[in-house]
Amino acid sequence: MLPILTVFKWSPDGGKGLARDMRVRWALEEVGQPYDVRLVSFAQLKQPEHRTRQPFGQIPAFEEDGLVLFESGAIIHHLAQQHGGLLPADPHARARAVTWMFAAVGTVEPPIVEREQADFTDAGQPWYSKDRLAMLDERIRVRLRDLTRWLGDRDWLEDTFTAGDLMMVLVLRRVDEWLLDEFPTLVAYVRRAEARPAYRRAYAAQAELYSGEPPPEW
Ligand code: GTB
Repeated sequence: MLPILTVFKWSPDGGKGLARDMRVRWALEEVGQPYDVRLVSFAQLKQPEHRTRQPFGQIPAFEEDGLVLFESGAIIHHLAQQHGGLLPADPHARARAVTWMFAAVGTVEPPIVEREQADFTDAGQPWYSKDRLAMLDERIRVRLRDLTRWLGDRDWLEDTFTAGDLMMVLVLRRVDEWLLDEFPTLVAYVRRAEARPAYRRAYAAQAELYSGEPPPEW
């Protein structure tokens, strides 16, 4: 039986690959593992049945051979341990790659999520102000400057493409349309990753599903 990835039945990003199932799809494509998808509506996300797979009522969830996983990073780490292609064999290089996976979600992503939340949920509130948004933007820029410095003129975060790059690139794509332009090194890094055949297959798979109007039961 193929592994099953649970994803949104429809995504508000209209198929731009910003939802976190894209990370897992890309990893599955990188390692050459075919998969099935289970589609859930927003209402189904919050039902007890889905919470047995994802306790927080979110996507993605992943099932294979009776194992149920959630958290995109954990799913990708699991895949990378099972298959070649996402983590180097050398133990030190492997540990460095895992470190970058954590850096993506633990250090670079949080200020980006906070900024997104400010627009989604805070608009109209007394604390939603130009100054606060500028402060949140600057917190992101600090991380992007540091990442630019680290990357320098290398192609990937370490010697080869790893799961750390996969995670980092999809975090960076979340600021692609409004902030990344200020960081040409990071733009080039993201474009390099987007040119990978596995990325393109994953992107096409999610885009096909999410384009168009939301289904009535969404
Ligand atoms: N830490 C978890 C992981 O990495 O797996 C986070 C999972 C998560 O946030 N999932 C989101 C979700 O299910 C979807 S990806 N949210 C529903 C909820 O929490 O109730 C976040 C997302 C969704 C849509 C867009 N978009 O349309 O642009 C971007 C990002």
